[in-house]
Amino acid sequence: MPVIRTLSKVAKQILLSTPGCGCQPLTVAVRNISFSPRQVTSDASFHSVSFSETDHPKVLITGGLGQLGVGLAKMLRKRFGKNNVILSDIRKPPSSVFHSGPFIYSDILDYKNLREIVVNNRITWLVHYSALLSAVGEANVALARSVNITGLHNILDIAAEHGLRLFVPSTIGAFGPTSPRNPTPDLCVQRPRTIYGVSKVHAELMGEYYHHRYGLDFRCLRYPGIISADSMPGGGTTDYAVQIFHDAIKSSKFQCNLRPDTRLPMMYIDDCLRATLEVMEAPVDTLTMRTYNINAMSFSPEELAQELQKQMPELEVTYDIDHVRQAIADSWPMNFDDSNARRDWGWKHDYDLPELVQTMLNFFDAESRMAGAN
Ligand code: AKB
Repeated sequence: MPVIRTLSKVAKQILLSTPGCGCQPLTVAVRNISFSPRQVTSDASFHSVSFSETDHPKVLITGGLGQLGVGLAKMLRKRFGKNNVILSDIRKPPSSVFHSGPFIYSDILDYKNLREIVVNNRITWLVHYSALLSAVGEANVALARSVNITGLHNILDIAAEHGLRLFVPSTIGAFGPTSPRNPTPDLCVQRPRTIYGVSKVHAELMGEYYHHRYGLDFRCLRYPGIISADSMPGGGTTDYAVQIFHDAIKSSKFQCNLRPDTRLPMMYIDDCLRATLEVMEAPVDTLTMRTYNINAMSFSPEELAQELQKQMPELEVTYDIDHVRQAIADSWPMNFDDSNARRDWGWKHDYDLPELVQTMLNFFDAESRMAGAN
């Protein structure tokens, strides 16, 4: 086995070159040795790109045209420079995105394509946002399995092979009906009943396995439902909490596909993106875990509608339950316990329900004023 041969050669060299080594070969951490989990030739040289080589990380974001990618790219470009953050997707970007910074075609199911991008651009951080969400995953299990599971395998191998720091989001969807729901701690039973949830548990476990086995710098946050004004989620169970704002502004009417009392953890997009940057920048020795819950607020459709009606009393909300989504929501956490993230790397959310509603309405107000002015 060429990989094993190379591994033992490197391990021997480490032992020989460690001054004062107590010579306990069995305690040599495999994680200190960066090598590819894929089959490679015995003369391949393994290396990891360390952050000290460059002033800033060079970041690749997959699935960049989903709900979060453009916002994350904007925030990371402010911090690391426009050309150090590459947004990627298999779809054609709108011209505003195309002209705002580097954009590239990448297909996470094409290992060679991914590898070429990582090598040619000297990528050091990878943020993996490509995934099918919960409701759309149930409508197309084969595609969800392929994108969310096979795609992740490519990402993990590329990241391990090139010494990348890898961020993969998990979510409240990684829990199921047998998990404690109020609150849901980081470590508990995880038996989700959706392909989306299964793929998220798989990603958490595989990432942690690669961390322990290959030294991959894997970092994962379990996101609540994310609410954003200028980007839409697609095919999720928590989508109603974004749609209600659009429909309220457009017609003062909203038909909700979840029961009025369905309580789920939620977060405003700015908190979510900031948490992502913070965990990526957290010093290794502050991370006692590799997968953390993050929390901001929890509310039901009824409570969100009431908060909106304080400012838009004319808003009418009716309910027409989608049974697939309702069953999913009923199996998910109602409240997230994120005390480990708060303790380890200082996580703190800024937006609770009133601030969230105000910020969303301000965004649409400003947008309609701009439209009126044009
Ligand atoms: C979905 O509803 O599928 C996502 C999620 C909570 O993971 N927004």
